[in-house]
Amino acid sequence: MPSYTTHNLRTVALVGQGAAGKTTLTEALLLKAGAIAAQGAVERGTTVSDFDSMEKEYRHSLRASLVHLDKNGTRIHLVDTPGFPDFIGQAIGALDAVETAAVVVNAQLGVEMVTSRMMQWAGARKLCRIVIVNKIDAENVDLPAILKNIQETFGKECLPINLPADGGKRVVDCFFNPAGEADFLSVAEAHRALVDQVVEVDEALMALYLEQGEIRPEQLHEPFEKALREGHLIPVCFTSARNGAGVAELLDVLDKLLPNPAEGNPPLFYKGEGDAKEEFHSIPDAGRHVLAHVFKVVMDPFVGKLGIFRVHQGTVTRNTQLYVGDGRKPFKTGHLFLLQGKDYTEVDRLVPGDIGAVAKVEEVEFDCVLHDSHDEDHIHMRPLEFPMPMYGLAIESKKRGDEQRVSDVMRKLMAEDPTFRVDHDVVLNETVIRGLSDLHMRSILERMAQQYKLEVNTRPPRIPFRETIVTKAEGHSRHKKQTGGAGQFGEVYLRIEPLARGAGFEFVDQVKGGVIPSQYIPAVEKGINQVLTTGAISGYPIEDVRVIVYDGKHHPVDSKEVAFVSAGRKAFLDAIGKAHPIVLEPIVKIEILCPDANTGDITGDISSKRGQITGTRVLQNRVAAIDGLVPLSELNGYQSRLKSFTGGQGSYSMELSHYEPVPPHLQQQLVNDYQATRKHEEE
Ligand SMILES: Nc1nc2c(ncn2[C@@H]2O[C@H](COP(=O)(O)OP(=O)(O)OP(=O)(O)O)[C@@H](O)[C@H]2O)c(=O)[nH]1
Ligand SMILES: [Mg+2]
Repeated sequence: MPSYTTHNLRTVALVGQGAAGKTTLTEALLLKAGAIAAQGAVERGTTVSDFDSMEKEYRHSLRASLVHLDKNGTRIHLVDTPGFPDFIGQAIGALDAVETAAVVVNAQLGVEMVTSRMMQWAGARKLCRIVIVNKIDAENVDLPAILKNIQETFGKECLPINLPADGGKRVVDCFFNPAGEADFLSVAEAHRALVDQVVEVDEALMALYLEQGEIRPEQLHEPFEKALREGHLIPVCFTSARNGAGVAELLDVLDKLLPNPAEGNPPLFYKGEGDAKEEFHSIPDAGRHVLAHVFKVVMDPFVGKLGIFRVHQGTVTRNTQLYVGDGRKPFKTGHLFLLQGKDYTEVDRLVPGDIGAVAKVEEVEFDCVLHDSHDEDHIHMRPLEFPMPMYGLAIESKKRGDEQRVSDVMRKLMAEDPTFRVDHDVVLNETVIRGLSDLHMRSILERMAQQYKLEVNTRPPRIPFRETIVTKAEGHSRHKKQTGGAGQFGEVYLRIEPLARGAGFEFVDQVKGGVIPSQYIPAVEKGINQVLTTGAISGYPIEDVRVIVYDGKHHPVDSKEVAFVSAGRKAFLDAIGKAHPIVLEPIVKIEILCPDANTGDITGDISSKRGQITGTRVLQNRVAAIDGLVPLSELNGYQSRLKSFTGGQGSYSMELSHYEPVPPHLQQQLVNDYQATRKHEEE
């Protein structure tokens, strides 16, 4: 095995819209570099990077996969990421592992929504970027228009570094070549545009260039890297992953022109917490302390928990003792792996820029830092911004007694996927799994069934309604029980008042003269609290009420805690009955992104669902953003509605805005449902 130094490593994530051809391109690159003997196909489920049985079934990538290939003594680590918005978490996570984001654009469709978002995310992380226009062989592609579309969307820094020739059967390099024949544009002009753009980042070179009128591309390596780092240049390449056009040239770009780990922008870490935290930059030097970052966790059925990490500093060997985050106890790496799709090969060492894995280390989790000295304690990678999982499903184990297994499996699935969350609602006694979409949740349930042989029942999660009151009212209850020996006695008078929305609950003790002895006041409050959590009319918690207990009676022998709990509860219920109780529902702030042609359908639908549109904006590239306020209860199944309006191009996110009274017919229905379940329980 040749040994690589950081200098001859490249790290690249292939990102962009689903079906742009990232996985097929990975395959074509592996073939061209001699890493595989024949090119597999997504359709046949034979690619190196879509190896998971569900990826084969869905025919698109669900997770980031890692491959590596060698070219002229350069080792290239590639991360093939999923492009469907439903699985985008894995693509975002991969940005922390690489110097360069290669944004793949489908030549048939141009810049799409995920393309734009990944371009922005990669820019925000200060990654070097290139654009790859793939599928140049396909029918009806208008490549000059696609290039224009890319430049209009992402800026004039997007310059072709090669151009299609011979009707798209091959491509011709424009950087090292000062002239040549292309299908459109002139190679000489493209060459000049690249050189002009690159020399702009170096004043001395600029002066030389102006003086000589020409400069050799070989002299441009340093400024080329600087231009990439500063986002002053975003090279555009053309490929057909299907027939191989442009693949060798792309491999050349990866090898000769993309930054090695010392040439990219160093990733941003923070040392310390809160206000005291300071920026920290790793140095890609193999001789320093180890600093590595886990950007992906896999629960492999055979190997166990696998932490996949990028080395940012120092050298990891089989004998390295590594600390996980701020943990005090180190683990010994033992076996170190390099990944090629589903295959793991053992290696002796990994240097800065390498991507590798350790197995069976329980403490390792997504986003943790591995290091070999306490000098690097309290270091964290700058946090990534993941979309907030808002699509919920309530789940219940199918078999009784499986509850613990369900929660164990959920924990494993959460470890692998930063956009998957499990919430347990204590009030509703409901476990809700949340993710980015219906498809995302279905894939999680399928993985539970396939990998863990565990099935659950699902239903839409209950909406967290609340109850409150509209007017002031008085309540009274006397609890008296005389059964043989000692009796029970307690009597309570109270008043209730509505509070401002969001104020919660207040308890006021205005009892005078010890008519309710002070040791029984907590009992009264306990009785009231029982009603607060279970609700009075619809079974949902009560909010925004003040309760003032001002009078009562006790008995020197028969007064007991239970008597005052019961009197407090019943007096409160008595008052609520007279205070015009109402049900409140959560209203969410929603932001919908969609092609602007669909705006009318979507706003019309929102209005018909008791929603209110608060604004619409047109973002770049004919993408519209619609803001609105909508009752959460109207958004059940919204993902599939939006999908049907936009042909899968739309996405939405939401967060809680406030609570509002539900309309009378809905309140009636909620009250009736509650009465029916209570009657059922009593029977
Ligand atoms: N004509 C043509 N088809 C291609 C090319 N590259 C990929 N395809 C086809 O496009 C489809 C999608 O390709 P993938 O490689 O799965 O695309 P992807 O970007 O990995 O998609 P996700 O994993 O869902 O993000 C498959 O049917 C490929 O065979 C190409 O260069 N030309
Ligand atoms: Mg793919």
